[in-house]
Amino acid sequence: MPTMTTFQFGKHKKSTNHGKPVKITVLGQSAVGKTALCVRFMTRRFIGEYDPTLETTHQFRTFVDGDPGPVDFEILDTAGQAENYLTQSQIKWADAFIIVYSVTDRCSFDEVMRLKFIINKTKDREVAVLIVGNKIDLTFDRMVSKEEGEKLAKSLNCSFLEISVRESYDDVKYAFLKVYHDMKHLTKRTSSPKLFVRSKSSAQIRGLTPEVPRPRERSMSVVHQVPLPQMDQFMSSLNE
Ligand SMILES: Nc1nc2c(ncn2[C@@H]2O[C@H](COP(=O)(O)OP(=O)(O)O)[C@@H](O)[C@H]2O)c(=O)[nH]1
Ligand SMILES: [Mg+2]
Repeated sequence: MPTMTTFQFGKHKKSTNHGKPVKITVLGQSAVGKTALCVRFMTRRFIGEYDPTLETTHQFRTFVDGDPGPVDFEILDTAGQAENYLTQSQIKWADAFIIVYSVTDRCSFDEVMRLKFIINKTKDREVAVLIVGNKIDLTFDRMVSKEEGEKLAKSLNCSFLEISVRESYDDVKYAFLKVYHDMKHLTKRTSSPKLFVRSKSSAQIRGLTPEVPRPRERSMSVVHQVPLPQMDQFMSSLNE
């Protein structure tokens, strides 16, 4: 039975997205660092071990320079064993996606393509997807090169980053802001097709966040935890 904890975003200011949080689903094989990524973004801390079976939704408010007020995020940290964790609703729910793999695990890299395929099949519109190669601090265990990651992301029409959640809070922060920025760019482009909107460079995006996060207006909460759904149910629902 899912549990629900009620929660309010910070009360100091209205968010720029006016009560409509940016919804990001974080996908990827088990143990690639999805929970570490989410927790690092919200708390700045790297905490070594998490329950790998818990699926969690977090609400988080932070500042993005260039936006007049704080931005509300809702982040769904998916969980589960290999193939058994995706539901259509998890994908339909989101505005944007982060697909994580570990550069030390080729199997998790191979999973990225399948996940992107499921996103394409489920969403009826183009959505922002960021592919993240995590654990680059484990230099000697690397199995997937940066070039392979870049090539895959390009072929799937996704943005790409390599990071170490363990080593760098800035990389993690940048990953979330990158996907937020990509999403905004895509929304503008699709809602006004005749308008030419220039994409910002990585350096410009990095410059977006001098004050992230402001502790007094930062807030976080676990919203719900749900049991793991079955992949076969999901796959059959896709074919209906
Ligand atoms: N060395 C290293 N370990 C990491 C990194 N990110 C996560 N981990 C570890 O990888 C394991 C799985 O992380 P977790 O966030 O639970 O993975 P999830 O199953 O995808 O949510 C944990 O032991 C983390 O401490 C990283 O950047 N570097
Ligand atoms: Mg996890």
